[in-house]
Order: sequence, then structure tokens, then C-alpha cells
Amino acid sequence: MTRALILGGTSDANTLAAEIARAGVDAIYSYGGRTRAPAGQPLPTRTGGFGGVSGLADYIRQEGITHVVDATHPFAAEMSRNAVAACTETETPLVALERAPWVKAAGDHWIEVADIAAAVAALPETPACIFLAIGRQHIAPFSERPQHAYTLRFVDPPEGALPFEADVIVSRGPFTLKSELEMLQSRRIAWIVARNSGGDGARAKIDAGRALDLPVIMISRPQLPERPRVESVVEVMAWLGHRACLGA
Ligand code: 3Y8
Ligand code: NAP
Repeated sequence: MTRALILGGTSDANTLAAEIARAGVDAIYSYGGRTRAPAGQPLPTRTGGFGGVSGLADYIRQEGITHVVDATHPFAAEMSRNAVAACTETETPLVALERAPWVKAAGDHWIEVADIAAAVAALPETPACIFLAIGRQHIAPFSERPQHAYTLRFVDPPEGALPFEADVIVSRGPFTLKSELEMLQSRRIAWIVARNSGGDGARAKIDAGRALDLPVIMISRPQLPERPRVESVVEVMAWLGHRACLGA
């Protein structure tokens, strides 16, 4: 009997949860607890870390989990690494639902960098209006370049002081081309810093950047261990032994 653990927290995970609920598959949706009011799910939900690899392995055993779907964000590297280790230890089938990275299109001005530190180093010397579209957790290194006027975008209002002077937009997305164009133009943004998240939920800023001929410092994805991966909810449902209703 299938009992799936969905490591969630993304729009793809939310689409998967709806399909799983529709198919009547026994499953638990898991959030890391990063946001104050995550979107509700049509599945039993748990929130917070498991306690590393051993905590996740114990959870799998105690909950009788038969399948794990890693539907976390491509930059949730620690969670993904732990899932590979815990599923290997407990011999539990694992599949990753991982959307393809964005690919540079004609007209894109990308400066592709490996990580946050390289993104900071890629910023111009002369003061500019910079949109940091990388959330809240990893912005501190940008305090090394205080000459710029930064716009940040968080899911929840900031708690406490920011590591540097910045203007914060509070919005959880997904975002539209129209709203991104308006935001970039009204704030006279000259540079965008983004992670190569892939998917549709956050690509509007990339399309808006192209339309406005803006340079985009694009942070590449972290390396993850080898694991079975698919790019669609339909493939996950087939892996779970169920037909998806999505456009079927
Ligand atoms: C808690 C679940 C939906 C899902 C929305 C997707 C789309 C918007 C793109 C920008 C980039 C960013 C950020 C982003 C995207 C979707 C999707 C996606 C980027 C929620 C969610 C959780 C989180 C955690 C949050 C991080 C932050 C990252 C904001 C829910 C809304 C910047 C990633 O304050 C914090 O601590 C926030 C932390 C991890 C990155 C960071 O380092 O700050 N996501 N995002 C999940 C959990 O607790 O397990 O609250 O409902 C999910 C979504 N985030 O359709 O409703 O791709 O799926 N999320 C990045 O760099 O790409 C926004 O602003 O343009
Ligand atoms: P991370 O750095 O890879 O994970 C750090 C620790 O947080 C993990 O080891 C685990 O703690 C806990 N954790 C993370 N995701 C979890 C989940 N879905 N369920 C239970 N525990 C989880 O994670 P992150 O990058 O902060 O991402 C956290 C959440 O936000 C994930 O659900 C992810 O899908 C979502 N998200 C992240 C981004 C991003 O840019 N990183 C973007 C959109 C959405 P233990 O070791 O104690 O088990």
C-alpha cells in the first residue's frame, strides 16, 4: 500500500498535492517552515525539519513511508541531499520532481555565476538600482557593496534590521510580466540578481528584464547527488502507480 512523503514548498509540489489528493493516494505534504502562512494543501501536512538524515530516516520508518517525492526547490540543496541519504539508508524509493533550469534566450543579457559570492563580485562598481530577487536568507553578502540602491522581495515582512539599507517588497508570487515590468520601471532597476529556479512561478522577472534590456546576474543551481528525476507531475503520478487527471 502506497504511503508517500512529499517534500514540498514549491508551486510544482502544490500541483502534485492536488493530483495526489484527487487520486486518493495516502500521502503527507512537508514544509520546512520558512514562511509564516504557507499555502494550504489538500493533504495532511507537517512543518519543520526532520532533524537531519537520521531524523528523516526515523520519520520514514515510523510513518511507514513507502515512497518519497522530493518536490523542493532546486536551491533547497540540503533537503535534497538528506532525502537521497535517508532513502538510501532506509531503501525507500525516491524520485525528484525538478523543473528544468531557465535557458538564456536571444536578447537575454545574463552574467552566469556559481554562487552568491560570485554574484556580489559581478555587480558594477558605479552605484546602481539593483533588484535582489533571491529572497531573505542569503542577502547579507551584498552589504559588501553598500554603494547600490537595493530592492529586495520577501515572502513575509522582514523581522528585525536588514544587513544593509534596502527597500523591501513583500510578495509571495507567482508574479506576472505586467507587474514585474511595472515594478522594475517604477524603481528604475538597472540590474537584476536571480537564482536559476526554473519553472513559471518566478520567470516573469527574467522576461521583464529581457524586455527592458537589463543585465541579469544569474546564479546557477547547486550540484545535487545523482537521484531519479522527472520534470512533470504526470510522471510522478505514474511513478506512484496512478493516472493523473492533468489534461489526461
Ligand atoms: C516556504 C511556500 C505557490 C508557490 C510559490 C516556485 C514559485 C513563488 C520562485 C522572486 C523569487 C525565492 C523564494 C521563490 C519562488 C514560488 C513558490 C517560489 C523565490 C514559497 C513557500 C515557501 C517559500 C520559501 C522561500 C525561501 C525563499 C524562496 C522567496 C508557501 C512561497 C526568492 C527563491 O523568508 C524566507 O525564509 C523565505 C525563504 C526559501 C529563498 C530565500 O532564501 O529567502 N522561497 N517560498 C516553503 C517551506 O517552508 O517549506 O509559503 O506557500 C514557495 C514559492 N517560492 O505557487 O504558492 O518556484 O515554486 N521563493 C528563489 O530565489 O527563486 C522568489 O521574488 O522573484
Ligand atoms: P534547505 O536549505 O535545503 O534545507 C535546510 C533544512 O531545512 C533541511 O535540512 C531540513 O531540516 C529543512 N527543510 C527544508 N525543506 C524542508 C521540507 N520541505 N520539509 C521539511 N524540512 C525541510 O532548504 P531551503 O532552501 O531553506 O528551502 C526550505 C523550503 O522552502 C523547502 O520546502 C523549499 O522547497 C522551499 N523553497 C526554497 C526556495 C529556495 O530558494 N531555497 C525557493 C522556493 C521554495 P532537517 O535537516 O532538520 O530535516
